[in-house]
Amino acid sequence: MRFDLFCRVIDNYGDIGVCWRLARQLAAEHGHPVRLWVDDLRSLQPLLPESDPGATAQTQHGVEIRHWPTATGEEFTENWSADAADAVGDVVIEAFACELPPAFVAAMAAIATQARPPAWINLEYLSAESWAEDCHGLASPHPTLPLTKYFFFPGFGERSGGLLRESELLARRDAVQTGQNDDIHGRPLEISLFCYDDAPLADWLRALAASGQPARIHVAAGKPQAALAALLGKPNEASGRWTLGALELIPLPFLPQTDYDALLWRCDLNCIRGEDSFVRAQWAARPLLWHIYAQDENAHLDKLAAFLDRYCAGLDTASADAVRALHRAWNGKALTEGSWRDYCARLPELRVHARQWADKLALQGDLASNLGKFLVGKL
Ligand code: TRH
Repeated sequence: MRFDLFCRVIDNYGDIGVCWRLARQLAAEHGHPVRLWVDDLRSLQPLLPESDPGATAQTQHGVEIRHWPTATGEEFTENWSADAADAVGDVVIEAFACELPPAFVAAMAAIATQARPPAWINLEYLSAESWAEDCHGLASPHPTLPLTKYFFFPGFGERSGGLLRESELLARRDAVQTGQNDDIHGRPLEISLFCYDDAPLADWLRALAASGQPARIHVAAGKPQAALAALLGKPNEASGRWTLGALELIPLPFLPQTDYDALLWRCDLNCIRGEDSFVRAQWAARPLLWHIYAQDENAHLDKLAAFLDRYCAGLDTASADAVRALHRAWNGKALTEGSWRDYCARLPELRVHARQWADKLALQGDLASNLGKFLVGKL
């Protein structure tokens, strides 16, 4: 199966983060030829430093990466039609409803009339809400062309498309975590911080300081670092360390994606955001604090609640309450010392729970394999 995967970067790194992981896994583990079309290659470069943001075509880790000049523009049509003869893949993935270039859709339709149509997949955003499972796999016939688009929803249950997980991921995690000191008492807490700039960081730092618990906070480059630097009146540079009582704040450079995964494996608590780091924190099997991407009409709060319902099932009441309260605070605009104290008091239980949660998720098929199964009979 040849894959064409289209990624339009809306903002931040989640769109490209997910697409790159999927493309790489389809090529490396499933042996499929993959072309990844990206409209903004500058967003890939921090995650994959060896990539060239200026190249119109390059191959990285077995994936052919193409620049998608504009979503619909002529430049794309010209570049693309130069090798259009056998261009359209057997599977065409439109990530996050990014809207394929009309010229490409026309070519898909032309192929459909001569032979069988390519399988057209819309890879959706991750949600734990039950409607997402209800919609997973639904077909949407094109109103005028002989093409059908299928909705593929990542998710947490057997009725969803699952989560991205490379075959070696958990073994690599375990190799790093084996021998780590699970006892969080009597040593600084290791915390990774990746959030949007409206997280209640001032309240959080105050709560951390008040708790007296020493902590080393690994601060991601970009918004988290800028927000903290502004708060502390420091120059926003990824150099040096900032100290605040028993807190050590360590600004990080933007890490390659694989190094970021490893950072999460080493921490006692991962503050993560968006979609992809959120999933990786679950595979890290450590307590997490999710800063969810804000949506219109607070739709993200339903999404957050749906996840917490699943995640907290099986937790004792006090731990579940602490998780919910801290998530409400982190995704609201204020955080109390009490919500942080209650959460920290539960960290040993939450550490055990995080491992159980990851083990449970690992029982279901990973997204790339599930996609392969889904495509059977559609080609
Ligand atoms: O960057 P994000 O906020 O992306 C968001 C979400 O995907 C959101 O759902 C979407 O609607 C919006 O973009 C447009 O957060 P996310 O999803 O966690 O993606 C971050 C990626 O960056 C992830 O692949 C991990 C990677 N990363 C690194 O590789 N190195 C780093 O140092 C850091 C901090 C992140």
